[in-house]
Amino acid sequence: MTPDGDEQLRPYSEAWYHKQQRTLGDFACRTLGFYAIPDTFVLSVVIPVYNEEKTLRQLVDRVRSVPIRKEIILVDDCSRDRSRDVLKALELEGQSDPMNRIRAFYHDVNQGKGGALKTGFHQVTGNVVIIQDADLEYDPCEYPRLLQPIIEDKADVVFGSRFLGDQAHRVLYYWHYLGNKFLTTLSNCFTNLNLTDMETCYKVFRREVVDEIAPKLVQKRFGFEPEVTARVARRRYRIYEISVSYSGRTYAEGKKIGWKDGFQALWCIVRFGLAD
Ligand SMILES: Nc1nc2c(ncn2[C@@H]2O[C@H](COP(=O)(O)OP(=O)(O)OP(=O)(O)O)[C@@H](O)[C@H]2O)c(=O)[nH]1
Ligand SMILES: [Mg+2]
Repeated sequence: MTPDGDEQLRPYSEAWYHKQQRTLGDFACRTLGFYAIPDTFVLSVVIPVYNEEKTLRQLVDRVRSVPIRKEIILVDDCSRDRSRDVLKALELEGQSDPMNRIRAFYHDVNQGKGGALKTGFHQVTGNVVIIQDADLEYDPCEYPRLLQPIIEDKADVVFGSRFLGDQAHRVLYYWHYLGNKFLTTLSNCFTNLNLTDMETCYKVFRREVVDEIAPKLVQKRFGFEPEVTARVARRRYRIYEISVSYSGRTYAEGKKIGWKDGFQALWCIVRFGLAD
């Protein structure tokens, strides 16, 4: 209960939304991005983890604080730091939290982000699946905005773009930005989509899309991003983009992606652009 005696309702729950609708009206609710997420809805959050002991707990705390029922699937990609210990502790905590069920999976050999995601995708049981990196570059408080086009049945897939809108973006490496733009443009030439950020971590899928695509994924490392983009484009799913914020990190802060990953992405754009 709040101090004035009102019942505390979970944001985005059906009861909460109806209360907002009664107070503010439809127009204000739509303008503010208030809508109802069905009470039976479950979001599967797949988190690939490789040497992220510094940020993992804080990231999972941010995910847990999003007021949506979730299953959080953590995949440790054979980390060499103490990420595994953090995962084990989180898994235990998840057993007593029905809003945030936590399951962890462990690779014996390092595979790469794509490999970790494939392992996670085979475990999802929720209605919608979102990819969440284990660093703090992307903010889970953006989940409700990212989910809205899928819940309102306008989209099957949503990409969170770092190059759209007025969300806060850390100003960082210009040549990375240019590389990203180039890869997105080339990918668009093959897919005939007008995406602004193909390499974004925030990719959201209806569960059926993951069920269809996951068994076919072959790229184990960062080639995952162009591969999955080409595969959803080829199947003519309805795709939306939503602006997201981005707190990029520097190499000193743990950034790992390098120029070799850029060349790998280039090859994957051509390979998966030409054939499924
Ligand atoms: N680099 C890397 N990341 C992996 C691997 N396996 C899983 N991951 C996870 O994949 C996610 C994305 O990796 P990042 O290194 O953050 O990649 P990025 O965000 O594209 O690039 P930077 O953060 O700028 O390095 C993180 O959650 C990693 O922990 C791997 O083998 N290498
Ligand atoms: Mg990152």
